[in-house]
Amino acid sequence: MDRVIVTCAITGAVHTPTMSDFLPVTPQQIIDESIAAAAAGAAVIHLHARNPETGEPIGDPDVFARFLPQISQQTDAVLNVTTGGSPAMTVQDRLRAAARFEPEMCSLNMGSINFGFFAAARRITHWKYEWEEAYVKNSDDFIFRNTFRDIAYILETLGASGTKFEHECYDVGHLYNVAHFLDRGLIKEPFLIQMVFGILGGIGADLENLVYMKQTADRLFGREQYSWSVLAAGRSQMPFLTQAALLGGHVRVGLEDSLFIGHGKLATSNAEQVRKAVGIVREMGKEPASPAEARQMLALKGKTCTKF
Ligand code: KMH
Ligand code: ZN
Repeated sequence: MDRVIVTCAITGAVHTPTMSDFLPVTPQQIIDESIAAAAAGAAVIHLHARNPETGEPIGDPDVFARFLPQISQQTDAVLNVTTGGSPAMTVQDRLRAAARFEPEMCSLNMGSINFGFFAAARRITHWKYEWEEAYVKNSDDFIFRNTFRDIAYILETLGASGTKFEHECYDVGHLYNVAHFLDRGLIKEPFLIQMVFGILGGIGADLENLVYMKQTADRLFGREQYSWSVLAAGRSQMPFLTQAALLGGHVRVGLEDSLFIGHGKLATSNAEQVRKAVGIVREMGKEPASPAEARQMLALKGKTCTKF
């Protein structure tokens, strides 16, 4: 039986509270959403933190400390801490939580790109919080910085504690950046590529691109040396992960990447998206991987080796 690792990215840093009442913001909401997503079949939970009062994305490890241990105590899911943070953070800020908690996994963005989510402001006339409007609109001038030096710094800092990476690749060139760090010995096999589609500034969510990314990864890394997963932003989320699962990939869902469950219909929880993804996986005769299976496939160090 084929096992598919379902990752759920609970809240992220792109969406803002005005866009959906269901976006988790407080530590308790992040805990509840994570536990429900894990119970629905997510083996990996990808986490960002937000200011509990305003919902603004933040990197403060003290806020992560208010949900990481609680989630870890109540589920067996693998906890994956972001190092992408938000447009408002420096690379050092982005790394603080992962460096303190030494999780089994953290994200690692494999190149610098334009990262525009300003289109989301089009239909909004009234914002819940003051920070939101400028935050969203200014993304037309945002460069998501991930230089070779930044990537090396993150690999060295977190690699030393045995943390493995969700290597987020937003375009074909990012796969070559992974190959570069493999050559330098900073990335070690086995590793996980998270292919990201449909971000304005990254590769589009078209099937031809998915096939090309997969073929390029196979050629660069060899089929057996790596695992791969797919996420697509916004409305492409579910159709695209269906295509990825058909091709043998793992999948990522969550309100970080899309607020919707169907055309124009807001998802009422992360778990709702996980249930839908699990249904798609099962329709193909595959099964969602358990956390233990995900740990084995991704060669993770184990829950007891984290600092939370
Ligand atoms: N929201 C994803 C497209 C990170 O956390 O490092 C990007 C992401 C970045 O997941
Ligand atoms: Zn993220």
